[in-house]
Amino acid sequence: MRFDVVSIFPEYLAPLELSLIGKARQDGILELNVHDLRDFATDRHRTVDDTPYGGGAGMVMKPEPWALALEPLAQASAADVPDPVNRTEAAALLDPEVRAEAGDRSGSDGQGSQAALVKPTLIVPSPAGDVFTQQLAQELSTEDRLVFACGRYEGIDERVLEWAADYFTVRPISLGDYVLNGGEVAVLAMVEAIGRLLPGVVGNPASLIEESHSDGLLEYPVYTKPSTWRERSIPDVLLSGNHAKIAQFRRDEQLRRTVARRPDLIAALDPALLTKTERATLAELGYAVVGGRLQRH
Ligand code: 6GU
Repeated sequence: MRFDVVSIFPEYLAPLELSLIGKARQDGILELNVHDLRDFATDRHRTVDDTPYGGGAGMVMKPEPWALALEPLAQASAADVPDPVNRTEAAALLDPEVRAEAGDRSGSDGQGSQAALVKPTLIVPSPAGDVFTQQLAQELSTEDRLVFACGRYEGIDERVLEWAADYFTVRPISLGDYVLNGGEVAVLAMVEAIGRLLPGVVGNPASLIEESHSDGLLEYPVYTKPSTWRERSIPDVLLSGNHAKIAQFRRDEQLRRTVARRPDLIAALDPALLTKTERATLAELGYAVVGGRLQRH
């Protein structure tokens, strides 16, 4: 999978050289290129911002440097296509007029030569975007290429996002309901969450299955040696060697924790996907199925 990040602070992305993501890059599982937006500025001061039309606080990112930075990243997806016939088709796709004539075949059946015509996704980190979730990370991890456009100041001139839609599937995405100074920290989080889902990035794939949010619940608590530490012992069942009981204990803990900390996740569960035992635990915790949904009673 290939990631491209455009930012005025390329150094901000340095942590992606470390740990599992850094290793995945060395192993060739993941390619990540960081591009300095200022390299695409059109004046000798390398200006990337200007005052907002209509007045107001702060500065807005100028459109032209963004277009110049993003254009080659849309083109690259055509050049990446190995088959020369498809390469021609893909290059044609990048020309909006050619695409209009062809009736915009992108996003069609995804088979054979059509696969070459998929636009790369352009992720625009923004507190005004769709919320980033484990499910979204999973969806994005199946793409060949992701481009991230890191805004700073009050944001990017809106026309850039309209223009970019001819070349990319544009997705404003938010980490949650709080405000960061720019998209870079959000990109660190998203690249890590997406990158670790790629085959071979996390050593033991089983650890991807039993973690928070992978099944809509929070993770169960974990313990290691010593079995008693500062007068605190671990739950007895974990020393029992009874694997069925241990699995039951862990599932109950997941449900207890999720009820206590994230009742919104309980409300979002599909009761039909729960076992009888799980529904019994939830009943003890005060939840019952009402009209196909779990509700407090
Ligand atoms: Cl993705 N960007 C910025 N600037 N602030 C945020 C965010 C993203 N998600 C939450 N706050």
